Amino acid sequence: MMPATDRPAPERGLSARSSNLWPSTTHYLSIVALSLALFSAPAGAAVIANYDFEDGTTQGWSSFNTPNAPVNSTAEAFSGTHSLLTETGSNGGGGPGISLTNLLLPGAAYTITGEVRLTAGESNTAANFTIKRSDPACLGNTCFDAIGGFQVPVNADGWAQIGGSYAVSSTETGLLLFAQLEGPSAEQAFYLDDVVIDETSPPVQSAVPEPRTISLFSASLVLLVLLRRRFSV
Ligand SMILES: [Ca+2]
Repeated sequence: MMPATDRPAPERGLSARSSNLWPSTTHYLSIVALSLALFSAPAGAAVIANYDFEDGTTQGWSSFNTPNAPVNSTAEAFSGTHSLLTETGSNGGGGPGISLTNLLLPGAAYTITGEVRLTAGESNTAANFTIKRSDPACLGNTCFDAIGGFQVPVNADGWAQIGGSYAVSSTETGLLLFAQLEGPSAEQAFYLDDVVIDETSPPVQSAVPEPRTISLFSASLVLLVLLRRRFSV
């Protein structure tokens, strides 16, 4: 049996006041600040859409000024085994399009990129991503916003990435993204694959704190007061 004198001292409960164990006000404020930071920090950049066409469908893409709707294809693919194939109009215009109205947020910023390749035998040309924007701030309530380079060289021998960064107007009421060739004056066909939309910046916040932030701050202050009372008794 262990001698009584060698027994470890019983652990002291919270009622044992040791100034070294007392969390200071600075500690409380640090906890409050950390809590607020954790709950109110905006989410980082995140992929919000990725169209790879691997499910065999057009994944919501349809015709933008082309006589025929785009189709899923396995003839070429940037990723996997599928891509989207579109024939332009007889004047070389038009391409695959998709509405982003309910996906992109006014005042937020994104990167929108995609991979383009011409069908075999087509002459080298250029391509881009453009957004048709409905917006009362635009002349005639419609603007056409090029995403990244307007004339990105494309050919039938490999894939070229089109697109770039895009800051959404805070007054827009509709967004339609489409890919198009820039140069041909006759019908031409091209593949599109791996369209990725990444949110890089959330909508601009007003200077007025959100109700949730105010509630968290208030709750933290109440907690601080209660703890101070608890340790002051
Ligand atoms: Ca693919």
